[in-house]
Formats: sequence, structure tokens, C-alpha cells
Amino acid sequence: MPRTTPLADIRNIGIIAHVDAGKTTTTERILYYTGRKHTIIDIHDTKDLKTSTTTDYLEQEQKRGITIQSAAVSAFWRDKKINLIDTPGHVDFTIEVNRSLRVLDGAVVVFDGVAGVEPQSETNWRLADNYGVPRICYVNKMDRSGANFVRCVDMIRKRLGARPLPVQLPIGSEDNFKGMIDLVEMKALVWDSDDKDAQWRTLEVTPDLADQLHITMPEDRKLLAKADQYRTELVDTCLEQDDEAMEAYLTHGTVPSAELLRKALRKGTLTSAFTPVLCGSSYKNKGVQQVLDAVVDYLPAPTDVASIKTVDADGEPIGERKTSDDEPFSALAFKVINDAYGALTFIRVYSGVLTKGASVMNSTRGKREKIGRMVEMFAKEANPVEEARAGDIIALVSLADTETGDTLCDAANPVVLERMRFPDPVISVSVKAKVKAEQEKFGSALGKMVRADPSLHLETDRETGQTILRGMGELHLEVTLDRMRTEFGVEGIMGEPQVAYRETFTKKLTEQYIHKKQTGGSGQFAEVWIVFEPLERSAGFEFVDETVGGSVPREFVPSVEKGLKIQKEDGVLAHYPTVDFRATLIDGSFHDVDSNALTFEIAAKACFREGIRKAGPILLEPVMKVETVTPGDYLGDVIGDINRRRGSILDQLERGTNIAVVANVPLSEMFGYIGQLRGMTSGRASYTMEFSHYEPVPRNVADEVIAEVAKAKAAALA
Ligand SMILES: Nc1nc2c(ncn2[C@@H]2O[C@H](COP(=O)(O)OP(=O)(O)OP(=O)(O)O)[C@@H](O)[C@H]2O)c(=O)[nH]1
Ligand SMILES: [Mg+2]
Repeated sequence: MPRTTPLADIRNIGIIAHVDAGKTTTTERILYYTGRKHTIIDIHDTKDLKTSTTTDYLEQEQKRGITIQSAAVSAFWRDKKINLIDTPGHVDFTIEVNRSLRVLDGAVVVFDGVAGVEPQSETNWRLADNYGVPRICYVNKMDRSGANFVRCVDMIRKRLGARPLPVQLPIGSEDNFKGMIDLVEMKALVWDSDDKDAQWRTLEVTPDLADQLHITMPEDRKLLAKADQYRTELVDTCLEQDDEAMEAYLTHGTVPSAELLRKALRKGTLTSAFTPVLCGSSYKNKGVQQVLDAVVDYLPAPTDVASIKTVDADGEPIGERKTSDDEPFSALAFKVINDAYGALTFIRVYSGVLTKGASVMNSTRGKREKIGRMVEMFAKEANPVEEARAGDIIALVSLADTETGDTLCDAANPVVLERMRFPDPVISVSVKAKVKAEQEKFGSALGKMVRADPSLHLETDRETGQTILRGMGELHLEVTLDRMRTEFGVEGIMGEPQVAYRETFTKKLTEQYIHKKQTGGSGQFAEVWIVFEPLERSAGFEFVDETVGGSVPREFVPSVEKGLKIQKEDGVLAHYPTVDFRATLIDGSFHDVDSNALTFEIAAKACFREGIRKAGPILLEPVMKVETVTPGDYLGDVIGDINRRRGSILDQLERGTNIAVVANVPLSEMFGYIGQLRGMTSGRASYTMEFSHYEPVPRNVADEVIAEVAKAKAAALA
């Protein structure tokens, strides 16, 4: 089957933003205006579960009015195929943005025109930077009271360190938001109604435009009066991208045509030289078609992203694979979900063609995978396809061994594509089935949830045998259990959320340990000398072998490393994992008969326990970056409360008519914050937080934590 849509006519894009900026609302309009659906559902109409938007179809999404998992849809606009992923804005589900950006070529970053750049706009912007994803900005909610386009553009410049380039200017704002000036065509687009089917009128940009359209707010009029200035900035910036046009302009004064400007805008966007900024109100149905135009005009096709990096076994870059149907097949699995169709593995094809029935290689795991059913997903609906080509995003049904982040490829031409990095979960809860008889079913469902979400971790407490689920936040864990109820029909209960503490130590020391046992016949013997030294935060764990002359036989060195790796997970203070240190094996001895892998493993474990106890062990706690947005009246109370929570204030920012207080606060002090905050501010303040870093716990607090852990273990064992 030949290719139906030329590669250059595909746009794989994501919609990313802070929570509530209007991503799903915009997606819903995109599907309507492209003719993919004939109705528009609004987020606030879904709470009774009778209806849902196309992309927020999970019960948990409908009820809470937020997006939890990213959903893929596709539509055609001006003969281009747009594959679009609507992502969540809530920080607990940041994994969904992470993995979407990994496989997408471009992104639309949505901003709330009142709030401007918010914490998750910033986090997601940085993620897009990391993955080198070109983007356009869309200042949404221009109809809301307090909306301010200029302030938002300014925040994009200052807080994101980007170079925003307005390609539109809003005409009016709040109740009087009428449309926008298209600075490329230098025309005014004006809507006379909020109706979804209302067409815009195209007007000339004349000096009396504001009067003509009854724009009365001084700020709005001031902006319209500056249209020429903005147009000049746009033209000048575009000329930087096109030497020929620049020369024509300088020698003959030729102003580039709209077509030429669009070409230059595309070029600059693709290299992230600047980021075009548009505006609108998705809810009031203004500006969405223009966003679609910008997606087609400015965001990359798979062919613009010339190649994908390939890596060796250690993840080091070794080469590239060209985006083309003619190259051998390669694809990245970026998401695994369980639904009515079974396990679905989402892949992005980077090169070659994949056909049904093919046998491919999972080069990450060195395993074969047989390709059965292939489907193109439209939110929750699966449409069978016979093949997938470079640039496509599809899902494979019931793969055996493929996990998120794995590469699938042509076995004759194996490559491994760059992997994804996932955030570390900082909150944990103990979980179990509500009904004891369902424990097995619960365990299997939980296993599936964890498989689908790499930001969830599952472990068993070595002493108490409890199942511990770690995740990104309370909401993440709650939603996970709730989804097990709706998707697998099994109810669970969870304990109080716990902070994922860690341990480390402060002194460098050398520790010797001799493991020796003489019981009846053959004995056990191993001696190790290990230097333990603390490393900087986030350095992880390093093992170095510096033994000489076979003092520890080479075949037993890995056993020493293994012993340390196991034992470090069970810290000496309160059983938390020990992090950020190096262990160097410098010497040891062995016995011809009594030494073996196990004796060296045992010796290493004991050496760690004995050594770290003397090395000044300390407890580390996750510290969150918290942003509390409050009306000015409550500022003093909010700051006082943060101080009481051992927080340190980093910054105070203007956020529309409110003030955003940015602070670092230990996670352990943040439980119950929302209730306190609401009470203190009559429900008028809100907050978001995300993990920042680990920091030593003050001595007195650490003593309490250690005592509590000991008590909890004793209780669980009793
Ligand atoms: N006034 C106004 N409200 C809007 C606009 N766009 C979206 N909203 C409202 O903002 C709320 C959040 O919209 P969503 O589309 O769910 O936002 P989101 O970015 O998808 O949110 P998450 O997926 O949870 O991060 C809803 O109540 C929308 O009706 C807009 O242009 N104007
Ligand atoms: Mg959403």
C-alpha cells in the first residue's frame, strides 16, 4: 500500500500547558472545526458522567474536570494531517507530557491570558527545550476578566527566557474581546458572536479600528494603536531569517509578502530562534482556526526533523536514523495502556514501514515481537490499520515484552533509539485490596497500572511485607486506585501518604569486614576493605574496584557490588534507600575452599551496615517548589503559614490581580495544606507544587521520623 499522506503533510503535535489553561477545550474545538466531530462538549458539563469531551474520556477526568492521561486524536486541516496529543497540566501527571514530547515534532503551548506563565507552563516549557521541540504560543482565555496579552508575552520573555514574537494582537479583551489583528496579513479578524459556527469578518487595519469596533478600555486601545510597531517587529525579525528578502528590503525597500513572512516564520520557529504568539478564546470560539493555520504553517513535519539519534547500550549517542519510509524500520514505544482492547502499546514510527504480521525486534531487551493487530487511536476509539509508516503514531495490540521507552526495529538493522527519562516519585502509600479475598486480583491490576505508568513504583516492604506504591503526588496515587476500581473492578485502600525520605552520610571512611563461619564441614570466608565517601546531591551510587593482585578474585567483585546494591536500599537510620555515595573496593582476602560469591555478598552487606553507621548518616527529605497564588489581602497569612511549615520564600510575583508566593517547603509539611489555605483565604487562594530537590532533614525532625518509622514497623509486624 503506498503512502496516503506525504510525510511533509503530517504534523505530530502536542498541546501543553499549566493545569486549566484550556488545552482540552481547544482540542475539542479543533476536532469540531476540522469536521472530526459535530458537537462540542464543555469540560464543566461532564461531571454527571453522562457525556465527555473526546480526549477526557476517563471517568476520573470527567468527574474532576481535569486531564489525567494524554489522548491522541487526528484531523485534517488544509490537506495536512494533524496528529494531536492533548496532555494533562497537573504536575502529578507530568510523565504524560514528558513521554508525549519525546515523540512529538512540535507543540502548541497554551497560556491562560489572565494568569500568564504558571509553574507548569514553565516545567513543560523546559521539557520541550530538553527534547528540542519547536513550539508556538497561544494566549487563551482573552475573554476572561483581567486578561492581558502584553503581560503574558512579557512573562514568556522573562520567566521562560524565550523570544516571543506576536503574530497577532488581540482586539479588545474580557467581555469585549472581538478577535485579533493578523500581523502577517495585516488584517483584522472580527467575530460578532460567540457561537461556535460564527464566521469572522475580515477588516482593514485602519487608525479608527478601535472606534469602529467600540473598543473602550484604554489598555486595549493602546495596544491597537501600536499595531504598526508590532508589524515592524514581525517584519524585521522575519528578515533576519531570509538573506535575500533582507537584501531586497535594504536596497529597494521591498516589504516581504505575507507568503514570504510565513516562510521566514516557519524557519525561525523550527530552529527555535523565536516563538510565534497567537491569542484567542477557545471557549468563546475565537481564534482556534487561526491556531490550526499556525500549526500547519509554522510547526515541523516529520521531514523537518531530519533524523533521530541512536544510542549504544550505555545510552551514549552513536548515530542517527533518517526519517524516511526507505530506511529500515525503527519505532519507539512511548506508552502502554490497558483497556477494553487489551494491552495497547503506542509507538511512534521514526523510519521505515511496519506491516501487520511482521516480526520485529525489541532491541532494548533483545527480544522478538510479532506484530498482530495495529490500530490508529482516536481518543478511546481504535481504528484498525494495515501498516504504519515513518512519522506515524499508532498502537499495537498485545505485545509480549515491550515496555515504555523500548525501541522496536528491523531485526536485520538493529538500532536503539534514545530513551526517555522519568521523574522520581516522592510520595508513597501502603496499599491493599479492600476485600482480603481479592488481594490477588488487586495485585495483578496494580501491576498493570504500574506497567502503564513509569512514574509509579511498586515495592514490598522487606520487613512488614506491605505493598508500597510510590507516585508523584497524592492525587496521582488516589487516581491510580480509583482507576483500578473502574477499569479492573477491584477496590483498594491506601494508608496515609508517606514522604519518600532518603539516607546518605557525611564522612569518608574505610571499613574492613571479615565474614567467617565455621559450621561443621565446609566453612564460609570473605574479607573486604571498602572506602565509603559521600558524593554531591543526585549523584546516585557509584561502585569502583581498585583491588590489585587478585586480593578479591575477579569473579567475586560483582558479588561485592551486588551486596552493596541490595544493602544500600535498606538504610541504617530508618530503612530508606541510601543515595549519593561512592564505594571503592580497595582490598580483601579469600580462602580457596570457603570463599564464594555468596560469602563476598554477605561481607559487602555487613561492611556497608557497619561502615555507614560510623560515617555520620543523615536523613534527606524531598523539598517541593510551592507556588501559592493569593489575593493581596491574605499575603501576610500565607507567608506566615509557609514559614511555619519550615518553608523559605524564594520570590513574590504578580499574577494577574493576585500575588504568587514562590517558596521551597519540605514535602512532609505540605500534607493538608489545601484545607488550611482555603480556610485562611476563604477559598480564594490556590497552589501548585512540584519536586525540587532533596535536602538534609533538621536533627530534631529527623529523630521524630526515625522513631515513627520504628513504631510503624513494629505495629505492622505485630
Ligand atoms: N473564559 C474562558 N474559559 C475557558 C477558556 N478555555 C477554557 N476555559 C475553561 O477553563 C477550564 C479548564 O479548561 P480545560 O480545557 O479543561 O483546561 P486544560 O488545559 O485541558 O486542563 P488540564 O487538562 O486539567 O490541565 C474549563 O472550565 C473551561 O471551560 C476560554 O477561552 N475562556
Ligand atoms: Mg485537559
